[in-house]
Amino acid sequence: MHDHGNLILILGDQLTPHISALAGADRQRDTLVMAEVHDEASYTNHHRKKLVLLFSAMRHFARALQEDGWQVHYHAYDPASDRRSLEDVIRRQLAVTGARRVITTECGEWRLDNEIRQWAQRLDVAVEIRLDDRFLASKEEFANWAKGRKQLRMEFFYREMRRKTGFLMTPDGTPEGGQWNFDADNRKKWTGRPPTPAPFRVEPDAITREVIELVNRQFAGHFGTTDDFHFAVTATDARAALAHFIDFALPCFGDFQDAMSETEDWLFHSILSPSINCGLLDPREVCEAAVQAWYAGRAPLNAVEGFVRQIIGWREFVRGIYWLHMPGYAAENRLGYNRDLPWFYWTGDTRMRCMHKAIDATRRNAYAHHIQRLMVTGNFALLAGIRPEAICDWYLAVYADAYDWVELPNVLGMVMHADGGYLGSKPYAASGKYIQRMSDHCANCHYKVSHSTEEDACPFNALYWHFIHRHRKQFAANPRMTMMYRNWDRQTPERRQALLGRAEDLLERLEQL
Ligand code: FAD
Ligand code: DLZ
Repeated sequence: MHDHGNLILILGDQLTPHISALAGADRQRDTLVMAEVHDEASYTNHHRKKLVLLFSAMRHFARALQEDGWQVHYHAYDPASDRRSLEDVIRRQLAVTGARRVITTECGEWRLDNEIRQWAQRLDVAVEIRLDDRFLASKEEFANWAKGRKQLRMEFFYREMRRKTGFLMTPDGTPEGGQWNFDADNRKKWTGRPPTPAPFRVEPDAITREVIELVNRQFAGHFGTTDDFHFAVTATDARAALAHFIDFALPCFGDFQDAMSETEDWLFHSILSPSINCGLLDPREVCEAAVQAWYAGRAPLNAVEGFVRQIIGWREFVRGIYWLHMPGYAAENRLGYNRDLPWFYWTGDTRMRCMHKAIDATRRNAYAHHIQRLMVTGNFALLAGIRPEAICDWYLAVYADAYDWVELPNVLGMVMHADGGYLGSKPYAASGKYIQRMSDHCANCHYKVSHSTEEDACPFNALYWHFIHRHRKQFAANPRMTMMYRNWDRQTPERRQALLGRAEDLLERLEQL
């Protein structure tokens, strides 16, 4: 029988030359398939910068593969095309090439993974799905680690990953610096010094400019702006962005990891997640560079350990949780929330300064740093009892680094506590005091953070106590919440009534805040 070669599908977040789907492939016989399609571009209201990033990075990657001698079938976005899904594109290419086998690397999202697993039957073809070895822990390895444990705690999984990689480990198997975790050193407020580095920028080339034009034309209704697009779209640029971070931001990354600022969007964060998640940067390479900076005396241990923990700890842990619990995970709502997402999440049009600043940065940059996501927009959604599905969809749409496998556990689990608490032993609920401690927003806010029940009081304050009160059954026995319940019970009945009344009033008119 004539050998037609295989189709090798490379998804938009698999832009990695050593992706497992390519192992053993034949440049002469096999056809690589990459496709910009309606269904992937439209399953959520993707930020326009996320669309530009993916389409441009896909086009650059395809060109590099072609220059390297591969045969690539690239399906560029065409609104008039009858191929609206990846399945449509694969079906057509099977007919064109006569291939009998599709090879791909496992997909990051349950939704698409589930579709691809049906292709063998639907398209009557052999479908080979390979492990995604860009992650340190396979799904199976994580499931084995989780098996039989009463509680899954990131910290213990992280230590396993430290041992596995050897990152920041001494030759005798102990953690460098004598501690696994230096988080306690990483909670400084930033008051303007030291100055923050300018973010790394790549000026759009001809391919990116063409994609920007396409996205503005075809996705005009999508969230955000393409203005000032400067993300890396090639592995070379992403490596330069990594070097920029290591040289200029990493030294202060730890100290100011939890800080927020009126004037600085990026502070000392790496802004590498968009590149890591679509495959332009390998997470191991990123950690290696940070660890080397510590050995060379160019960054302190609290910064480097904190940074490495985010990648080999949190990033791997959330992925493990996702695959352990999908598809049921997405429907979890253990706190029983059903309020709609206020419209200001899409406009930034609110008098709460911290919310306005976080949403406005999100709209401009397709980026907000971790504490803005967790303690501002996330915290508010938790306190206000927003329907998990609605807030999850918002986070999936608005960030350039958002994919279901990483967004869902962070939002549904870490922020909304809707899964009962895999990602934190207590909910990350906080009053305005926390935001005041970590930022300079409150001084510029319409609301007064020192007030709780008055008309001009910071909404986070009364909503926080409402949260504590309404979840007594779930959380009062949690040792990490005891103090909060003691503080609540210590207030006079009149004060408690006033706080709850104010919160009820706020919940009635969320849209007007
Ligand atoms: P840095 O602060 O420089 O951190 C370094 C790296 O650590 C990041 O690039 C990222 O790869 C990794 N990392 C840090 N925290 C986490 C985490 N909790 N989970 C997974 N990886 C982590 N991250 C995403 O990549 N995609 C998402 O869709 C996403 N949604 C989030 C939603 C919420 C509500 C919260 C609280 C966090 C979310 N995160 C998400 C995690 C984190 O906020 C981002 O990874 C980080 O802000 C990206 O910016 P950075 O590259 O400058 O990160
Ligand atoms: C997020 C995204 C977008 C916007 N567009 C495409 C696309 O056109 N083609 C493609 O192959 N992938 C795209 N992606 C990524 C996928 O939707 C999906 O999120 C990941 O492949 C999950 O691992």
